[in-house]
Amino acid sequence: MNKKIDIFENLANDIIGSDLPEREKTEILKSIANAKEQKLNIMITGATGCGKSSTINALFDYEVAKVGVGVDPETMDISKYELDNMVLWDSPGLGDGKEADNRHSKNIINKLLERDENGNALIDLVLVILDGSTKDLGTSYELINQVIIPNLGDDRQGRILVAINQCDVAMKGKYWDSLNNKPEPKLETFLNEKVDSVRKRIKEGTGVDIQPIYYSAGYKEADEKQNPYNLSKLLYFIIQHTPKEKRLVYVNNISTKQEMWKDNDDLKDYSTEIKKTFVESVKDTVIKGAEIGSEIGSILGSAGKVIGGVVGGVIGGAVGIVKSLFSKW
Ligand SMILES: Nc1nc2c(ncn2[C@@H]2O[C@H](COP(=O)(O)OP(=O)(O)OP(=O)(O)O)[C@@H](O)[C@H]2O)c(=O)[nH]1
Ligand SMILES: [Mg+2]
Repeated sequence: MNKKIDIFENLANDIIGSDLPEREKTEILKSIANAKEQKLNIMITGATGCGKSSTINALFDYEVAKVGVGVDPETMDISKYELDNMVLWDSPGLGDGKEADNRHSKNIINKLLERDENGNALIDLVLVILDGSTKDLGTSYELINQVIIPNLGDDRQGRILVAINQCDVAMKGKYWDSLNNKPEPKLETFLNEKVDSVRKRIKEGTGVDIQPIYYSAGYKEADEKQNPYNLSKLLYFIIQHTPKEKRLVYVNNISTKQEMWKDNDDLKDYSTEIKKTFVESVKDTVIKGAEIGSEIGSILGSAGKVIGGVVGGVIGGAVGIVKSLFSKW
């Protein structure tokens, strides 16, 4: 069991122990308390067996959900998992028969229309998982185009993320380079085409233009294990779709198992981008208006670079936490 990280407590201790004037200390501690109170709600949905539970288990350092091994849908109705300030709503998608589909649609719509105590939509982000190994995505399109998107309100594009899982077995296991845990070029082409066709089907059905991604949540069975692929990319996209003031919530909850994060496409250095985002969040939501400006972008890249001043020290502490989280992906 890894030691639990609490970025808010760490930041607060840094501030309390700093030489800042009392008034500034109080200000910043208030911001930290506020950031700590933010509740993040994510809905994870998709057809039976697409990998909702596996994805939750891979992303977050917590055995939150039972991974199905039988034929019965493990997630009969919406399950709620609370991890600190993060609430995950694991909801079955469509394709379990008319009666169940009606019930699931209704449950999803009700959840999407729910408001928090500030009158904002309760669900910050809907992650729709598609099973990359099935040809027939009809029920998934129905779920996305007819159930989810029409009930997302104004910020449609920003609140839905479509991710195609099980990319390793999208061509029945062919062209998966298991030695390096990545797709061979043929599979890569196939997956990119799949991404394109999903994007088109959603655009045609709703007018909404979203950019799906593909990944593998990996699996662990009695004698076999495969690490995730593009899980860092998935997290990167999840963070991009999360309101800025709530992004720090992830720091306390994402898996600290290095092997979960290391295999990704090389379109971007996702680990560095994620770390930058977290440090930016500390700057924007906690130490508002502090004079560190443009230096922030470079500190993660160059080892040992020190920002001056007390606030710099605190940011340095935050960087330390973020770095220790992922060590070297
Ligand atoms: N090869 C491969 N198998 C996967 C992947 N993700 C999940 N699986 C397997 O697919 C099966 C179903 O995964 P779950 O995570 O239980 O799927 P679920 O969406 O939670 O299913 P329900 O809760 O029943 O709706 C399990 O046997 C997983 O091990 C993946 O990326 N690749
Ligand atoms: Mg499940």
